[in-house]
Amino acid sequence: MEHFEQLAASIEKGDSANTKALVKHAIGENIPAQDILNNALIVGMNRIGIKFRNNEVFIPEVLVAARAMKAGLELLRPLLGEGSIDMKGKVAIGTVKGDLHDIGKNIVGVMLEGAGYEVVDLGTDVSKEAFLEAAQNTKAKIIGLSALLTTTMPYMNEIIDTLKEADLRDKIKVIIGGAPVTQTFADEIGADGYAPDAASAVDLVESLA
Ligand code: B1M
Repeated sequence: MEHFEQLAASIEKGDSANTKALVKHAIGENIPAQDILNNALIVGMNRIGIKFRNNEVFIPEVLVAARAMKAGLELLRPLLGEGSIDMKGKVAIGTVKGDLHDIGKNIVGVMLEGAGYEVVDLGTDVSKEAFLEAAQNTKAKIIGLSALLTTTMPYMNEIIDTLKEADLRDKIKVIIGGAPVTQTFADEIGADGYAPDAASAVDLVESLA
């Protein structure tokens, strides 16, 4: 559909104003909000994710695309309504205690939202207690941990131990990422998965959800 293609292209370009105008227009044409989300916004974000993974675009382009997607999503949210949105599942994501880096985590969160997941953003400097509370209270089936510092990376292990102590480890999948994190480290601490970038994080969540 022409509307959908224009909207996907607008997300890809990171044009928030045009995205808002096109979403408003599509709503005015009585196109269901879920279709606008699935067939246009998510398509545009997916395209930018693939380009990012292939080094065809870089962080600034991803961030402006993410901003455009959020602008479009904000207009759709009230129409989708709490509970009526056909979200694929819930993922709680945060940057671990002692670590304030959030750019990568935010991109992962937005890409997951773009792929149809409900994302609970726990923020930065998140303690094991806060991750545990999220596991107990948000109904998230997947917890995502991000760390950018070699000094904060080991804290991921403590979070996994905390989930084990609370008997939640077999009910919740834990995925990890961030520049210093590796698959070897993920295996060492018994995480369910590691993703080197945001697009891979979406693939990983798809495979675990
Ligand atoms: Co900091 N910093 N920083 N910093 N910083 C690094 C990480 C560093 C490598 C710079 C360097 O020295 N070369 C270094 C770490 C060294 C190390 O540990 N080996 C460092 C340091 C030392 C520090 C401070 C200690 C500096 C100081 O104060 N002396 C300090 C620590 C503060 C703290 O956290 N307590 C600090 C502070 C900061 C700023 C506040 C200034 C700022 C953060 C702003 C913010 O995030 N809001 C900052 C920045 C921007 C960086 C660099 C330059 C860029 C990080 C970034 O945003 N990258 C970084 C150097 C670098 O990486 N080139 C550096 C872009 C982002 C898209 O990539 O976060 O890797 P990334 O995310 C990727 C993947 O990793 C993956 O997907 C993302 C998208 O593809 N991913 C996941 C991330 N999380 C994931 C989770 C997943 C899956 C995938 O599943 C859940």
